[in-house]
Amino acid sequence: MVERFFIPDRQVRERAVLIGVALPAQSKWHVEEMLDELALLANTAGADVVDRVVQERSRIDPAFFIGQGKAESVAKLVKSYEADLVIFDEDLSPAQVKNLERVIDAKIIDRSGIILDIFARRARTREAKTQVELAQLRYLLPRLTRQWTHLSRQQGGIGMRGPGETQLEVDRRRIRERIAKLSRMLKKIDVGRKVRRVGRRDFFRVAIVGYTNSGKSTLLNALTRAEVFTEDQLFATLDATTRLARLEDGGKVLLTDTVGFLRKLPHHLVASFKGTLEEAIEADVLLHVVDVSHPNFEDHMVAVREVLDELNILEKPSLLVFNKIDCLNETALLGRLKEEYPGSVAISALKGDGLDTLRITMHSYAQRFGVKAIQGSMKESN
Ligand SMILES: Nc1nc2c(ncn2[C@@H]2O[C@H](COP(=O)(O)OP(=O)(O)OP(=O)(O)O)[C@@H](O)[C@H]2O)c(=O)[nH]1
Ligand SMILES: [Mg+2]
Repeated sequence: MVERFFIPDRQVRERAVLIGVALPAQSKWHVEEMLDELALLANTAGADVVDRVVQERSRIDPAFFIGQGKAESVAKLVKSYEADLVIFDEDLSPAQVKNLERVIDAKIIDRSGIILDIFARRARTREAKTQVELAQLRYLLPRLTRQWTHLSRQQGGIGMRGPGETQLEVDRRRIRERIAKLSRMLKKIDVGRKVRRVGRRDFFRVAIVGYTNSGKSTLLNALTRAEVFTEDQLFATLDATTRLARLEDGGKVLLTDTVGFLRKLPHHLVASFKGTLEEAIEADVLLHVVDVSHPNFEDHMVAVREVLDELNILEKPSLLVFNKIDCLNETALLGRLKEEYPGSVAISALKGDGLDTLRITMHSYAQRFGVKAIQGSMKESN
């Protein structure tokens, strides 16, 4: 139904203006850095960033988020660039979207909206598609009024002023029905997953978690014969893939690649992806992969821990894996990390450096956290 409702599927890339707000407690640098990430997200979603605005405020304006005056100046900016989109780095309330759209002649999208759009583009399997659509509809429901007007305008062409209230009520009801249907479908898929998981119970299970683009899928491919899609982009893989990995002494573990995390990941998405993340929830050990070549990798680690906390698995045994060490041109950082995070392992999943040490460490984890008989051969996916 609503496959991708924000950015119309066109050949032409859309033009976007990014907006960030620096509150007194936040440094402008931090907000700029968040906007860098938002620009990556915008790019992935199919938009070119034409400008970015950072506003320093003492508090968020409840009506316009950035205040009416600023909204009016953004409206001028949008006009001068002929921009199609204004993307806010925070989540907006439905009322704020409505007010902003009254002043600014462009689509107003918030961080959750853009992330949901990317997920919709990336979803490949029926499960991922169902999960994303469910998250989108739950997000859309309270925001229906204006977004829907946009949708009608896109679909219906010139002169469409959007549906009347009656139509809106019908649409809302249809969306609620669809949400109920999707939830039922996901429950069914979950049952299938559970059955498959029972077969895995005797295996020592390790789930690879981490920030998006940290190299999780590359690591899975390096340790197993999986051929999971990897790319230098955000949310390249959404599906959980499980493969058998061989350790020292003939030991084997089941290794699962999971969906990447991000700062301020929409709550609806985490909730919808619970089924896929079940692999992480039920794992014996988590491999937390960190891209140490990223200037903000420590913020990323905090963001990952926040999502793990949301999933109630923060206390699970976990092994920190510092990846992409081939990109570091000084060893001081690695020395500091070794000291600060004893027991961590430094690797290059791409070049294969440190993988033997990682296998040995995983083996010792398997011994520490209850070895299960790992025999026979087995190959599974999803
Ligand atoms: N230089 C270098 N690049 C790496 C390394 N590991 C992964 N990469 C690259 O980093 C990019 C992201 O890798 P993926 O394995 O797709 O990352 P991911 O964590 O699965 O990302 P998502 O699925 O998007 O969340 C790809 O371009 C990889 O080739 C590494 O050790 N060194
Ligand atoms: Mg991946």
